[in-house]
Amino acid sequence: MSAGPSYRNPVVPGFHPDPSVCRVGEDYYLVCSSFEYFPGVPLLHSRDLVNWRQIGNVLDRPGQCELPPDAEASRGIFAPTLRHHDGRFWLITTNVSLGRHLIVTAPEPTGPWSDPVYFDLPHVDPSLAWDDDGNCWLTTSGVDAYRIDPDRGEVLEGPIALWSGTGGQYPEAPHLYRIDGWWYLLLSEGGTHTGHAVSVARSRSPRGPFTPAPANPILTHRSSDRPVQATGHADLVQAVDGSWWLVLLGIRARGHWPPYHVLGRETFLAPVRWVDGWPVVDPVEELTAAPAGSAPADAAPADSGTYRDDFDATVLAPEWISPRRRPAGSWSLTARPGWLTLYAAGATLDLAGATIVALRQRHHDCRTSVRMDPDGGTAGLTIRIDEAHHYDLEVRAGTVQVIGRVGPFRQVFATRAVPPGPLVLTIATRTDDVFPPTVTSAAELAAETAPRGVRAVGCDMITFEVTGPAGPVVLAELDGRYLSTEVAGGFTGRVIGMYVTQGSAAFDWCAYRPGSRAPDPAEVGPVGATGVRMEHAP
Ligand code: 6LW
Repeated sequence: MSAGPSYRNPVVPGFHPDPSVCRVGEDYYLVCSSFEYFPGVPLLHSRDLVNWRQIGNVLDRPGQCELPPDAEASRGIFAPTLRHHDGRFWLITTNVSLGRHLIVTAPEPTGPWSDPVYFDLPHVDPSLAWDDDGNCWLTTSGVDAYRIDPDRGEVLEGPIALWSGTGGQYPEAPHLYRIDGWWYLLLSEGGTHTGHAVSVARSRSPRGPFTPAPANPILTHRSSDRPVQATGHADLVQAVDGSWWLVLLGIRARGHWPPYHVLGRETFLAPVRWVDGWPVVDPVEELTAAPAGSAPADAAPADSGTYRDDFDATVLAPEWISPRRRPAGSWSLTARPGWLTLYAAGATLDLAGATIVALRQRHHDCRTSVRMDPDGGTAGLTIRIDEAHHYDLEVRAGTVQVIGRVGPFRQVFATRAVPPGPLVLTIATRTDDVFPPTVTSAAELAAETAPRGVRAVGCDMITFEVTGPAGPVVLAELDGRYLSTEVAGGFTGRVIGMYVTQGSAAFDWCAYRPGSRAPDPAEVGPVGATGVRMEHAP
């Protein structure tokens, strides 16, 4: 395979784990797990496998995405599989909070998606495949297979133990594929962190016996210093031009030892070639050479990553997610046309139940600004992993505060009076000046002369700004490590969201963009800039 043009990985940045992909004609569709967030299972579309746009969420009704009000963070909706069969789209996943697998179907990816058909079977990571006789096979982590009636929710045969990989922990994310007269069983093992690996076996029958590939794992970055780590949880797809590709998850950690990752697990794309009847995958790079003439080689440049919502529509765009639920009474796009009005449903961000409408953080360096009318409520902009790990820029009773909650600790870092009326709130993350270029050896580390304070070893710094009539003011800058998976644990990533914990507040617009450069005046409106002051308090 000769090298063609390159494309950038991850193809879907930010909290987009456990990808599953299917092709219908010239269109590709991709889904990811969503855990405690509603709506569940983001659905993305692409024509080239590189540029993806979110077109919806599969589980977009509470009856499909039953998340208990107190569902633990990183429970809820685990890894999905998306397939197209017999004129229908099929999505299977596990609601871990209910302990049930569920299947929903739709004539079109944009829906309507059916009510769930449930399967009460053990394990997670369910997948679907159909054999030539029309039998439907459900596989789960373990790896077990069941012959099922997917419409009636009935198990017809099984469990049948298939193959559990090469001995790594957690054999999971199994997918069965019918290719050239073989049944290939692709699975992941080693756990969804730096030990993660992808292995494959094949059989003439979906019931087995399976013969492992001679060179398993076919993909792993374990024990390597590659910038992309934790590569695994893969799904295979054949492109329109006949080339083969894996979508998989990986992480991009930053900072000195140990590195921290803050964007959760992201979706990467890797070319696959077939050698002696087995799939072969090269290590996954952030800049990946595409096979000449293959679909991604023809991809248009990736979008700039900016996102802006002026809240002029009457429905929320699919990118907006809320922890656990978004009850009808907690938001409105019509109460004040052109604004998103949020109403308090819970009194604190430290507990489940607060009104939050959030976007995934997709870039290590980014700025998110909102224009907010606090309208007497307690409201603001938060950057969070879960209820115990969040930093908030909060307006209440004529003041703006920067509040940090990490584990059992809660602290106010800055307080400043603000005039009544709309304000622009900004949370920015930046990786420059936080750590020196990656140090790869102890000798290089010893040669460093700069003093190594808290900031010198972190992954990013998070800046909190308010822009009122007097111009922009930086209120505080906090170490981003405390909002990382390494500290918070779990399977998600950071999100940045508007919230209200008392009364109501209205949001005129929200703008997200990569890069931590200060905004153009046009972006924040006429403010009579007086320069930026740093205020660290207490
Ligand atoms: C998922 C498992 C995994 O069920 O992480 O990366 C678990 N793989 O397959 C949670 O996403």
